[in-house]
Amino acid sequence: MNLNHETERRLRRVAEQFSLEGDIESIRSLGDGFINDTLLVRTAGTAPDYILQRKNKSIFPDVPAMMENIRKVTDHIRRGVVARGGDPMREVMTVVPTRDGRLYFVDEEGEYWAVTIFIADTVAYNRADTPELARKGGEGIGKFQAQLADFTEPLAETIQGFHNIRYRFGQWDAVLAADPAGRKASVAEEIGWVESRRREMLSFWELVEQGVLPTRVTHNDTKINNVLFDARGEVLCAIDLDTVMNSTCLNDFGDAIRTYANTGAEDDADLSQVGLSPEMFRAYTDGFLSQRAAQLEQAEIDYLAFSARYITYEQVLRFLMDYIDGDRYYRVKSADHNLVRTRAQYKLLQSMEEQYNEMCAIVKEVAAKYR
Ligand code: GN1
Ligand code: MG
Repeated sequence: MNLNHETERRLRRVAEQFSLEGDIESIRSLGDGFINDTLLVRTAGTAPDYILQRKNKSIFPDVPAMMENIRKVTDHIRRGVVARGGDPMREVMTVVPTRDGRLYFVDEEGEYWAVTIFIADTVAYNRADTPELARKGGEGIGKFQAQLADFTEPLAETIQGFHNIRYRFGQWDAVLAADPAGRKASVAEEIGWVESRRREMLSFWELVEQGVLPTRVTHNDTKINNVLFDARGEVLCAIDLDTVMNSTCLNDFGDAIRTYANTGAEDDADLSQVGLSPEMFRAYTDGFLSQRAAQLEQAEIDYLAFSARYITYEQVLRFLMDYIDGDRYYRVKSADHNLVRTRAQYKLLQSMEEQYNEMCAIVKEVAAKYR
């Protein structure tokens, strides 16, 4: 999208704070993120182009700690890529510091900005149209987790209780009690969808709390458009590392299934389009386990299929909670966008519940192939 002159001038001043190579030619907005503002900074000549992001400080309360997480994790991955003879400019994100050596810049309005190198000749998808793409996506996230399997530095919790349903219920109960937008009465049925599964979802999370399911370094936002593919359809790297934290690696699997194996869109208004495709589920599982099966514990394999239900449920709760809260978290395109998203994710959840036995059988079969 083209920006007006005043905006572009302001953005140039921000971009110039960073140690960019080459002169800035243009700045335009990019991508479909729901949280940050993402811009593409084109430079002259052979210098790389850059991604400039305004980090959403109302969602990420400690941007410096978040950027430090990203730096640590990308440095670690880069060392591995170099050791294997890969291309460190394409197979991992590169954080570009400011001219005075910081990982972020705070402008006069108190907004936080960060820059990474733009990896050229890549594609990001919003949906998977072929099982091959889903398989590659699974491989990509599996590889990302494997690259961080020996990462031992501490990571900050960038968003408290991000995939912790116990914590989410705390927020949920508070929002419902306050009903700040006066919308609660109109979504009684939808609230019932969440409440009727509360116990079941807490039981899953207890396995993480008790250590039955181990905690690892995870991406935590693995929807399909957070992975970059090259022109040949190979996965280059995971992007959008803002939520890299310690959690169960099942969340990265489950969250990806929400997009790779959904026959409709995340916010499909036509619910007849929405459902879980077992074929795509199998393909993603195959790619993921091809990279991870040897390192995962049996309990993780056993709960892999359930994790797709868990994260889809969490997404129903988060979209509905934001609707009730008056749309303060997610960027929306219409007044009922969060409600449309809620219903579409609920349809997907129901489809997973109906096909759960088959999903479990697929995981078993695929795991046997790699273990
Ligand atoms: C957000 O930033 P983006 O658009 O990649 C969200 C995810 C949700 C997703 C829903 C930090 O991801 O958790 O699953 O939207 N990220 C954050 O599509 O809340
Ligand atoms: Mg994103």
